[in-house]
Amino acid sequence: MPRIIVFGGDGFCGWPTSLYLSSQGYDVTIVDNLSRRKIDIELECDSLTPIQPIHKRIETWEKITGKKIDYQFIDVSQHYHRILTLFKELKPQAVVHFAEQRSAPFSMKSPNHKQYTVNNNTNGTHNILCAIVESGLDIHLVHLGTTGVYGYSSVGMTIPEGYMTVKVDVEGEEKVMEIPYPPHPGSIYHLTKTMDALMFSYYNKNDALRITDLHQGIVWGTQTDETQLDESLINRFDYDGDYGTVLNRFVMQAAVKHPLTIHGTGGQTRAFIHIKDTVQCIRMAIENPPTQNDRVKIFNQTTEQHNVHQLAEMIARMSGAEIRYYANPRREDRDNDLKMSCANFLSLGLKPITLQEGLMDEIYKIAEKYGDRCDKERILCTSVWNKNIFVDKVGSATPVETNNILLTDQN
Ligand code: NAD
Ligand code: USQ
Repeated sequence: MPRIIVFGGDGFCGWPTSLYLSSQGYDVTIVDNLSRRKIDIELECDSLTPIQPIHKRIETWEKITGKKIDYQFIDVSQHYHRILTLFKELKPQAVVHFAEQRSAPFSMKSPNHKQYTVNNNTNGTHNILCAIVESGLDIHLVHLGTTGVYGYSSVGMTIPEGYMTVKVDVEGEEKVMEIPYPPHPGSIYHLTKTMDALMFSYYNKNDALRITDLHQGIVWGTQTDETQLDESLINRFDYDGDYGTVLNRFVMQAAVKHPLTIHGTGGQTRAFIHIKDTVQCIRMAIENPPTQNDRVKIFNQTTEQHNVHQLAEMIARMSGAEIRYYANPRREDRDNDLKMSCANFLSLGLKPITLQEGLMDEIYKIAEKYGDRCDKERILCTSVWNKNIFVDKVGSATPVETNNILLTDQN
């Protein structure tokens, strides 16, 4: 079977993807510098689920299934020659690139965190692109981007998959152009994803690299069919104010009896996808590569859109949890509509898993089971988007309308 390298294969999306691809018969090599585990040490926090060291994970997989996964400790942002050597040795059919610092709040914590995120993400992506060219091999790059590159509002139109047609006025004559959808990053992390996209466009044009960029929504859920085969294969579950994402956080908060933490009014609408669909989409992207002359293929890897307030209400109904509103630590719209096309994956046969209480119940049970590992001090979001924004640790029973550009020195 063809060899696939999974950069970032120890992470929340990368680990279940590696197991799924291995279960489908691919020869998988994971490359990861374990930086996400080190960030847990920095943040004095840990996955809610007890994840095992990478070697234990891989040994368990081999013991249960007889399938071997290789592991290489490489920092993709630093060790260019190790990437190049690996490409030449393994001659992978495709590489999947998850290996980036992926938290928006973490990227906004301080100048150091901004620099780390930009250096790590843009150097890593560039090193992989450059090494593909230098290797002389025809390697398909599948990259995990984000729906956040579009920003979250349009003029009411459905956000297309990467490209849009515009009409321009050229000296009174109407002309039609196809352009990349305008980038609109909302954090330093999201900015790095828009920079990745420019690099893809350049390497595709100049070196005819075959690239698929998956604009993924917020991933929810924890386990896949493969990770639940054994306790040692369990996937990570981030719940803290930096890495926890909204839906998983709300379910976990309900399980540990913490009020659900809505930012502002909860009017933000975001795109979502279940982790089981993520792994399916990656396989579909690998198996449907662009041809040599294709432009960068862009798929919206998301299956539904939800409003934060409605999500909280749904989980409160299910669990009896209290809802609390906190002044928004981010600089983002008070509310927005969002419609996003995901026609490409649907046409390839994706049967989306949509928000169902049964699945939320599954996460709830995991959160309850490991609830005693939760450090409640780590739940609130304390990373702010600029220094005029204050951290609200008290919250309110009613929606908070202010965009919190106040109270800097008064407290
Ligand atoms: P994660 O932090 O759990 O996993 C990323 C992995 O990459 C970690 O294991 C980390 O150690 C590794 N890594 C980071 N920098 C590296 C480097 N320089 N060299 C080698 N390894 C490195 O994140 P995730 O949630 O699995 O996200 C994976 C990708 O998917 C990211 O690029 C993210 O932007 C994208 N994405 C995630 C979500 C989500 O909701 N989790 C949504 C949309 C897009
Ligand atoms: N939010 C709350 N309460 C919380 C946490 C978040 O109201 O306790 C709100 C945020 O203010 C935001 C929304 O929920 O409006 C989503 O926040 P999030 O932390 O769940 O997601 P985000 O920061 O956007 O980042 C996550 C992943 C990132 C990925 C992105 C996809 O961490 O890697 O790229 O989702 S997207 O949202 O499409 O940009």
